[in-house]
Amino acid sequence: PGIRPLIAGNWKMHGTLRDAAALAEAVRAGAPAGVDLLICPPFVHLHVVAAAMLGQPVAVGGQDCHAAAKGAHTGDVAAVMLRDVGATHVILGHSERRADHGETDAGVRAKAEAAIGAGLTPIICVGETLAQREAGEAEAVVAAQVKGSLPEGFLAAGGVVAYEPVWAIGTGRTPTEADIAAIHAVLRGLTSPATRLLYGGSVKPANAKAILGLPHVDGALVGGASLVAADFLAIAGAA
Ligand code: G2H
Repeated sequence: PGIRPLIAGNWKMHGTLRDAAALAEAVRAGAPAGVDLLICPPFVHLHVVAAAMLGQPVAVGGQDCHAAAKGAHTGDVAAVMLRDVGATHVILGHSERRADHGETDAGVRAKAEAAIGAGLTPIICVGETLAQREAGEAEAVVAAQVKGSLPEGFLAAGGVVAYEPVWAIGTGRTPTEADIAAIHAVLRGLTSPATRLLYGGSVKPANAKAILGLPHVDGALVGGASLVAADFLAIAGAA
């Protein structure tokens, strides 16, 4: 028996509170056995969704957190706050945050330390741009991100790494199976045999089985397709 798969839904900035509650309930109702499911709603929907999923086989996580436990940080949310409202996981260093908010490896590492300190499981995202891929630098870029972003204690805390090639996010394009397997082999070498390694970037029901069957792919981080319960559950069913 290998690592139990984790299928995580990154809802990004979508939907109303009512949408979030309905989507969470549909995921809960259809959750297949043998797979861990996680949903990551926008902050403002997190408390309600987490309360509804209490005691249910669907975990709830944040999409980011601040590195400090509290303070004068207008608009930010602390890891301890996520934990307090029922989150168990937090996505960190997503490429959209690295691009839109200038997040660096060092900043992601500080956030991950805070997350672990708060009792959350961090999911650290790494991935190369198209230019880096075409320059043959994908493996080196991803390795450098892992070395820079994962804090001490990350592996012992059960931290998760998600490989999301920037050019595959929301574009419908995915790397070849060989390319995914090559990056995941690098990730395995930099982590531990027990670390869950997720692939993310245009995962759909149609490509889930092939991607999730690759060596060292222990699950998926799903964006667009996680907003449709039937699609998210189909991906989970393929794990
Ligand atoms: C990558 C992924 C989820 P999508 O960002 O994190 O999004 O599945 O829409 O490509």
